[in-house]
Amino acid sequence: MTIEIQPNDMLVVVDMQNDFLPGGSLAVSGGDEIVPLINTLAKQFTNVVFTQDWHPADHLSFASQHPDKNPFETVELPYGTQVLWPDHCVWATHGAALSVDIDIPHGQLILRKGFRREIDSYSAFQEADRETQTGLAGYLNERDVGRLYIVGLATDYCVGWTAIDGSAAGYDVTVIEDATRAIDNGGSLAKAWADMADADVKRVQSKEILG
Ligand code: VGL
Ligand code: ZN
Repeated sequence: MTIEIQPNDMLVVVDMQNDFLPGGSLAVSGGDEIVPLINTLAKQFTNVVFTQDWHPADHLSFASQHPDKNPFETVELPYGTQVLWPDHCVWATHGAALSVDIDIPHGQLILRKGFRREIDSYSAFQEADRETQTGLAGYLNERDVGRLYIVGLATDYCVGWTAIDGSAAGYDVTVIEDATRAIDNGGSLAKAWADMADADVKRVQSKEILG
């Protein structure tokens, strides 16, 4: 059964940035493999938005800000447990730029997130304190957007959290699995799919859309 994309559906392309691609500081394995597929999928959509992880150089999600910590360890921040990352997506650097191989000229919005030093934001809707809003729900509501289709990096972090929060915001959300790649540290990918299923996020393959 082919999924029929509607004119008011929205493709959300998550964090297709140099630092998450091969050669980047937080490269997601196989991240470059999904670029052509995302470009192809985007042709099915009238509406496309991008997200862009966008951190100050001293962001508290960076292990470098915690002298006794290494990347992929965790730290307790006021809002809860935070995974620590290599420095990545520092604003206005090459690593933070969207890949030039993403060829989606009709994309409509670039939503930046994670720009407050003290608060990370995997989700494109709500920052990690689970209070601060990014404004994306307001944008989508005002534009009368229908369903959300999510692709990009990384399945178990920014894709997963965006999908779950999109569902909580009242949207019918589908993740196109083969147009994502995961970091998968410490069981994070399996947990993300379980959490997405609990949140009624649909999981499909691109061939169900492309036929
Ligand atoms: C992401 C870890 C840290 C992501 C962003 O885009 O999934 N992961 N910042
Ligand atoms: Zn980040």
